[in-house]
Amino acid sequence: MSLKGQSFPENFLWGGAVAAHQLEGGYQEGGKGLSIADVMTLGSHDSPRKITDKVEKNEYYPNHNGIDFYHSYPEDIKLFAEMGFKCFRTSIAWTRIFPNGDETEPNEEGLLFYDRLFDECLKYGIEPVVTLSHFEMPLHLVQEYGGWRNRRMIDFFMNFAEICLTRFQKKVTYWMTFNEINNQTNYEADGSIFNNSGLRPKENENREFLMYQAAHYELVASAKTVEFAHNLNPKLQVGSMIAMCPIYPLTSKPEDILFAQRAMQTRYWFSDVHSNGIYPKWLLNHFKTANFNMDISDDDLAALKKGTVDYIGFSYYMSFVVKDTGILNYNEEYDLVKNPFVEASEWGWQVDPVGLRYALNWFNDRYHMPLFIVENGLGAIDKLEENHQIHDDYRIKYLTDHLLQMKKAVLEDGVNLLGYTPWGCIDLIAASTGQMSKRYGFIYVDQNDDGTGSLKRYRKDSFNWFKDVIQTNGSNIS
Ligand code: P53
Repeated sequence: MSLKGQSFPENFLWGGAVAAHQLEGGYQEGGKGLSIADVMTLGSHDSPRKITDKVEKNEYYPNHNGIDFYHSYPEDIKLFAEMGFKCFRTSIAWTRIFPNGDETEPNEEGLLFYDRLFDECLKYGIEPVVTLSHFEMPLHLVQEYGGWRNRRMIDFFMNFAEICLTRFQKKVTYWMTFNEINNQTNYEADGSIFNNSGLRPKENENREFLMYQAAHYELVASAKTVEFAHNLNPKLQVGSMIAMCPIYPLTSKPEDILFAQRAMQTRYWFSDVHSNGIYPKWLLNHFKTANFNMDISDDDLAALKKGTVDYIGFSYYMSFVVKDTGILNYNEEYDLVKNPFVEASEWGWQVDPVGLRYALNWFNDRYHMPLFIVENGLGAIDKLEENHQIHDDYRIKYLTDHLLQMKKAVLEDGVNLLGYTPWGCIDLIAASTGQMSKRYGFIYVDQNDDGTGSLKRYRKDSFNWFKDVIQTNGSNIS
């Protein structure tokens, strides 16, 4: 089938994605409380970010100012509109609504900020797509209650979710509960906060158990959110948000294949629970063999069944490879090997466009649900040339290669895809390293890793390229 001239389905949601803590800044404005992102220092590819117990005078915290989107959003959204965005994915900073997380009444000023932000989008016909929890939970909930190792977190989260869904139901149709809920599979990762669970393992804690217990509470909270949303307003669509890194076997040796299958099961049981509403049997058996005394109640199981998601939202940046280790238990921190067939980015992320088509088909076969690519992109160093030009042909190539595979999955394989929102459509603070120099955007933001810079915005070459993609509804991709 020739793909030239063929376009994506009508109403396909082209847009871009960001997260509140990575771009808003204004970390103490409008009554906002401290989030876990506010105590993370600047890192780099070789040195991890540090987490401090409180805000220290002599440390630099890149998320405090982000790219100042809290103040600049009208101009930034105007640029998104110029590119032709149909939607814009962002998150609601939990700490703007509940500064500490355990209050009973929300902070009206925080809600008003998102009213204004969403109205600004809607003014241009840009539909906001919203993640409720994106690596930015209130620090107080972590320090006072231990974060998601504590069952009480379900109620705190529900307070937040119910307020947001109720308030914004007329402005936002597509919601996601926990960003990359499965990106805690690397539970041995170096002593830092788990991405989204706000967990800092203690000396003698079993990290694998901790990960499963926290994830269980999050999944219950997620299911209850879905149920609440459906009862509130049947038009609301609540999805999961899964970090999709397909895991391939290194060779065709049957043991490698089996190990890769278990690795996939381990990384994606989260979406099994989200979509099917039940735990896979292999995992329940694993809890038994590992002697994990999981706190899973009958009420929890009933909630999981009732609150299955409406679509699968996922990020796609890279693929992984494993080989048999002799023990059928995937440990992401140690078990990944290099793929000899693909190149890696400057940050070591293995670039694999074909893997995106594979991922779309894999999700489609497994869940039979609409899919939504809510993140994809290349983190790279950009050079600001004279006349404020940025020639980011490497980014255009990365995105074109991925779009082509996406187009094949939709037009040739028949995958039901709702939309595509590339990550960091405007340059922002990198989640893993806190760097500004790891850039993803179509819009360049003049700011250095240390926070110096004019914060001025410039259109990169990819800006016009993406504008064209949207204008032709992808028919120029072949
Ligand atoms: P940064 C790891 C692997 C895949 C996606 O990441 C990941 C991570 C965690 O960093 O996170 C997602 O900024 C996440 C975004 C994040 C983006 O990928 O480290 O949802 O918040 O910014 C890119 O280059």
